[in-house]
Amino acid sequence: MKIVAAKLHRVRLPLVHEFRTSSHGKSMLDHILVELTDESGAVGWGEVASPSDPFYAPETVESCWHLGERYLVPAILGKEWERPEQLSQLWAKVRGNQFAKSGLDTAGWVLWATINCVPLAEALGGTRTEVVAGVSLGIEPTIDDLLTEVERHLAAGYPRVKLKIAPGWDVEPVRAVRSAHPDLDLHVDANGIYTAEQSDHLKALDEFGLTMIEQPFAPRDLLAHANLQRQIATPICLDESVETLEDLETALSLQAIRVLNIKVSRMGGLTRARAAHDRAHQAGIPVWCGGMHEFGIGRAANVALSSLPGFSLPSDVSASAKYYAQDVITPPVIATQGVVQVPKAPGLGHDVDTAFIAQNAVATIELTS
Ligand code: OSB
Ligand code: MG
Repeated sequence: MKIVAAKLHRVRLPLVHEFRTSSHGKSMLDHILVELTDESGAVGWGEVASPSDPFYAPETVESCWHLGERYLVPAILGKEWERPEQLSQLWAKVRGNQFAKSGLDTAGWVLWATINCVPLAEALGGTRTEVVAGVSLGIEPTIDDLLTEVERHLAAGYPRVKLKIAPGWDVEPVRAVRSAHPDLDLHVDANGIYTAEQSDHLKALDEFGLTMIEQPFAPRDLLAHANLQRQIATPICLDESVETLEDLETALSLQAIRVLNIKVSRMGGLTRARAAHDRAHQAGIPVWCGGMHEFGIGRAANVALSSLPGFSLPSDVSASAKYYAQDVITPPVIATQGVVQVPKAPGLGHDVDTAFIAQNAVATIELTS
């Protein structure tokens, strides 16, 4: 098959609740929706879920748009391919730029699954019929606000809560949530804000029975992660540190990792995300699927990925409604008592609401072969 046309839609949606991490806060998001069309007229959608600013990863919405238009779409347009894994080979020369690559790779998988009439999850080799969702809660103005947010999501049935932490918002909020909910599956995520010199402070988190401490140190500081892991019982989970399979290999070899957060975006698409799952599973490292506040298209891809057998911990695949009043897919992703059903329909398993996308697009471009 051949891709004969590619459209990029930059779509802006407001968040229902402002989200604050150790680096910044957000109340609306611009994601790039990728629409690939093959010679038979079949369409596959993907999502570039890059944050606008280069604070999580070096990429931005503009850099992703540029990479898509200038390098990635031209690399695949008009080329013959049989399997979605081949798309990433076509842009293999392009270094980094994982979020930009991820949107195209996912669209290729969705196109392939659609044409072959199989659900995306099955195309990937997924075996679960439902996946358990956890929620990620941002930094709130006060501990009382945080406790209210925790209660609200527990009442909705989510069985796992992750808290964003940062210097000045770590031990005390964790202590408060833990004493209110002694048995909760609770974990924290620092998005790499601490330095190795602050390790002693982080050790204070070891007494709260957390399921994991996610990415305490800067992405490239694998040694700091390995050193802290030797001194605490709580498993260290890596997110930003693992962008490639080689990063994962290094982290395993340094014993800097006991849990892996797999993000489709950060790994550069479903092909590499699945390969990271396979490697971690083989190494006995449990994985879960992290999120980037995806709109429905990226969210559905996360659900499909989470159906693979090694995803044994709850994933950040909360319902669309946690973030958006209206989503770009129908039906939206729904969680019932914290559980999301893996769609059985072919392709993405949801209809893409092209009218809603057009209404909320701030830019669109079409490239043809
Ligand atoms: O580290 O997981 C993260 C959002 C933006 C940047 C980084 C992260 C996050 C999340 C979002 O935690 C979780 C979700 O999409 O539900
Ligand atoms: Mg994280």
